[in-house]
Formats: sequence, C-alpha cells, structure tokens
Amino acid sequence: MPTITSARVIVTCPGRNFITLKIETDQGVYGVGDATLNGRELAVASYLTDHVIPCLIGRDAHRIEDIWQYLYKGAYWRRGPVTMSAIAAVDMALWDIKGKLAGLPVYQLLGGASREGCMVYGHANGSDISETIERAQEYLEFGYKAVRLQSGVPGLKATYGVSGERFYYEPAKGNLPDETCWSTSKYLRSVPELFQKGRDALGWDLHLLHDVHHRCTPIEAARLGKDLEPYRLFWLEDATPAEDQAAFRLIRQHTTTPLAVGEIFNSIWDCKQLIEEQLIDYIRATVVHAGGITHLRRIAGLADLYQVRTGCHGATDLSPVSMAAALHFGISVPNFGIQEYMRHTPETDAVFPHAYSFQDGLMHPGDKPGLGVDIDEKLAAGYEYNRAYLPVNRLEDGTMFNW
Ligand code: KDG
Ligand code: MG
Repeated sequence: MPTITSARVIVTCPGRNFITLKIETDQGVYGVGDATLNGRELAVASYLTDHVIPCLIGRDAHRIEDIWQYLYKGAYWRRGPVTMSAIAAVDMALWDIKGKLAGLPVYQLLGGASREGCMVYGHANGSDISETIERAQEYLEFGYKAVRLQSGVPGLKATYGVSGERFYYEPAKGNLPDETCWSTSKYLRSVPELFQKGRDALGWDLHLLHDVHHRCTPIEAARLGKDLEPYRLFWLEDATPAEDQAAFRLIRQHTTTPLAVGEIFNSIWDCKQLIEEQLIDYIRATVVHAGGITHLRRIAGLADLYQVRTGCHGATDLSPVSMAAALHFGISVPNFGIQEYMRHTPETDAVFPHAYSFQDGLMHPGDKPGLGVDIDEKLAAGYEYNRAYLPVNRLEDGTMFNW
C-alpha cells in the first residue's frame, strides 16, 4: 500500500494567488491538488495545514473514497467552501497518485474517454457591444466553438465580466475590495441588443453564453430569458442567487432559454432540488470548490438521471491543477456539456507545467499518468502571496447588492 508520509501547502502568486496541496508517499510518488478559493485563499491553506494534514499521515493513499468520507463526515462541520475546497485538494492529489502508480491518466481510471475532447468556452468582453463582438471574433479565429458575451452597460462605469484583460479573467485586486455600482434596469435594456448584434456578426454556428452573475430577481431573470429566446443561447448563467433553489421554478415557467448555475456550490445538497425538479440544464459545480473528482462525479451521476449536463466553472482563478482534473472528469463523464476555459498567464503556466492541450475548440487532458500537471516549487517560491479581494457591488442609491 502507498502510505502518505507527508503533505504540505504551497502558496504562490504568479500574477494571482494559488494554493496547492502536495501529498507525498513512501513509494516515491506524489500528487498535487488545487485548493484556491479566490479572495479567501489563506483560510483554506490553514484548514489544510492545521486540521487536515495531520489526519492524512500514515494513511493508505489508495483509499480515496474512505479518506473523502473521513474528512467530510469526520469534521462534524459539513460542507462550506473552505472545507470542501480543502477536501477537493486532497481528493485531486490522491487521484493523481493513483494514476501515477497505475501508469494511467486519471480519465482511464474513471472509465475511459466518452468523447474525443471537451468543448470549452472563453470570455469575450468589451466596454461596448462592438468591442465585445471583436473579441468574440478573435475566439472564432482560435477555433473556439463557444463564447460567452459580456459587455459594458451604458450608464454604468463598470460591470461584471468586463475587464482590461483579454484572455484571462482577473477580478480580484487591491488591498481592500473595489466597490462597483449597479443598475438592473440599465443592464436589462442592454443585453438583448448585445445578442442581437452578436448573432448578426457572428452567425449561428458559434454557441453563445451569458453570465448574469446572480444579479436579477427571479421575475427579472424570467423576462431576460424570454427576451433572449430569439438568439438561442447555449445558456444563461447564475440568473438569480441560488441559495433559494425553488426560485428557479419561476424562471423556468417563463422561458425556454437554457439555464446554468452552480459555480459557487460546494455540495450535492446545493443543487439537489435544482436537478431533481429539472429547473436547470447545466450544473456548474467545479472540482475545486465542490469536493474534488469524487464528489463531482456524484453530482454528475444525479444530474445524468434528469438530463442535466455538466458545465464546470473554469475561470483564471482555478489553477491549472483544477483545469487538468476538470478535463479528466469532463472527458469521462457521460453527461458532459461544456467546460469554461479562461487561459492562465505565461507566469502561471510556467509554475504549473501541464499535459492538457487545446485544439479546434476542444481540450484534452493528455495521456501522462495521473493528472498530468505539476508544480515547479522553485519558481513558485519566487512569487509571494499578495492579498486580493473580489469586488463588492452597490445599487445606485448605495444599497449593498450582489457582485
Ligand atoms: O472568483 C470568482 C470568479 O471565478 C467568477 O466571478 C467567474 O463568474 C465567473 C465565471 O463564470 O467564470
Ligand atoms: Mg459565472
């Protein structure tokens, strides 16, 4: 049996913060797992170092399910993003070890490939509609089959998803959170025009997506979904905050625009009702924030029964370790839908050398044993942690709102 001899957390900031868990065994094989929780990174690092790692030493690294249950049930305090990101990191690292010891890429241990590659989407964003469309055209030239369109809203200084970065997505900044200002009525007026012009310029072959980022009430979201029906979106994401799963019933009753939700979910309980009542079409829970490959497979299994497909979160703040794990999961699971892929900067890619690749709009995890991703610890040590926050958002009259 491969015994866990040590485990440690590596904190690095090659342009942005990443938390990586490295688990070593007595067989000379180690595994890596991502534990990055944007804006709250050190909470997960401490949870791992102070509470989880001492429980791992001496355990059989092959017992992935048992260790998962031990960390989930054994904590007594179940669920929550900090706990579940920590468990996810352990889970990813153990799958990495199992693959390396078997001499197989992780997707082969998950049942093998169900498709040639995972369709991915990138973010096209611009300060106005024409800039957004130009960005989307660049994605088309790269070979993407799906693009998310976000555009500045006339009358608002800044809006979600629109940043200076072209191919990365980096909203976390500063010593304290940035404050942005929001008006749902201005936003709702501008989005249909974005998609009407988007379809005119980009045609109908490209899949188009949009992220509301939890900013509408259910009835506002229902109206937006209806207004966007002529443009046949692939999905409308996070239409309303999903703490209240039943709220999606109202949206669903009014529109046939497909709905996606779940990037902030951390357990199957967050989406059980959404899935069982077929209130959504895509579940966006991710490998890093929802308990690792082991738990995400459980969510996908439930979703498959109800014809809900996967559409995992994959913004730049999910490290290349998560990206690799997401692709092993995505290529193997029967009800894969799409994978978000915002690229990492060259500094990040250098710290995390990886085997996954992009071609013609699809990504493949590669065939290296394990996850096929590593961390260059020497390089990582050169980038010190830099506290950064996600922005907060207020309505025009100053009322605190959802970001
Ligand atoms: O850290 C938060 C971001 O990853 C999130 O705002 C990105 O909504 C997002 C998306 O769909 O990528
Ligand atoms: Mg989102």
